[in-house]
Amino acid sequence: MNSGQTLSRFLRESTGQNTLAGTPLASVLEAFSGAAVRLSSQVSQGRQLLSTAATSYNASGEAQQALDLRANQLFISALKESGLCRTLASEESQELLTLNKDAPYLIAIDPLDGSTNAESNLPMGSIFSVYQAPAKEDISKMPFPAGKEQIAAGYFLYGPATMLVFTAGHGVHGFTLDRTTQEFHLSHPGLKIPHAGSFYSINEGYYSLFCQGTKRFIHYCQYPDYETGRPFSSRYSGALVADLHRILLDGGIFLYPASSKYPQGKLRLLYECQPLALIIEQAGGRATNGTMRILDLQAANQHQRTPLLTGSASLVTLAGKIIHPALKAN
Ligand code: P6P
Repeated sequence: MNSGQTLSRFLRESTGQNTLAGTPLASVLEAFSGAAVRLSSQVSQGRQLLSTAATSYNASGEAQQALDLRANQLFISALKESGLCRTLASEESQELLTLNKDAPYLIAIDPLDGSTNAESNLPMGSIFSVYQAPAKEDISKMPFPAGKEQIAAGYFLYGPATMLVFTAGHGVHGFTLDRTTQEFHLSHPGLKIPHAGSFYSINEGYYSLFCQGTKRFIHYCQYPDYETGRPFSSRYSGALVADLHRILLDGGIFLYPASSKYPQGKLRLLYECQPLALIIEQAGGRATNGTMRILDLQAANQHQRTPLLTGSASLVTLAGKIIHPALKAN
């Protein structure tokens, strides 16, 4: 795997450990990256082009920015054109969409995560998850299996640079967009999360809404202790992809736990937590709902929510023990 290699070459030329090249899955990743390059250009246009008036509300009751709908349409068009997506679960579509009924893959996407950051020119992202479609489908039930059945997952991060970070089950690789050539180049081959880290990422504005266990873990992060590098630094951008990317590179923990405002957690299992959990586990970290491994869970419906604790393995395990002392944390 040669650093600097373009994504299109990586997806077309098979090398030793790169078994993805030339497969239909590589074509799906190529479709995603084409849509993301177009979306990145729109996102970087700045406020004058981002009409952020809420035009409608998604299934989770969140105001849909105009950019959310544009992002959704870009990914749907790219997947339709690929002919490889049978069923699509999108944050921005109320129901499951059937794109090509004989296609080989089930796909879940969050087309534009953190879109409320657009107005303040802060990072946003897109998240995707790919499953092999079953030979025959029982349309009466959710077709998506447990998260551990994903065959690929990743995210695009629209920050100072636009990045693609993905796994197809053989490690995590990061590509950075060269805006002059509109090509992604391999910039972070074989990403591994630091075993420990000094960042914790949680919306502390909800402190009063958290259970005692979560409050105890926040105190743990804030308590000075030289041995464990505490107090940790708090970082929270309001965009899951951006906050998780920092934890992936620098180590630490991201938490969106249950609260009295979100008793099941806010983040969605299928198209936010499971793809990111696959990335983090492939990079050597952990992802749980506080007691259970995220990848062992199976979404009962498209927009099911879950608490999420993810990042450096040791910290995620410790957080589970502090937050749920009575339960055997995963
Ligand atoms: P809060 C964005 O709306 C999002 O789904 C994630 O990207 C982000 O982590 C979370 O919600 C932020 O939620 O309640 O802290 O504003």
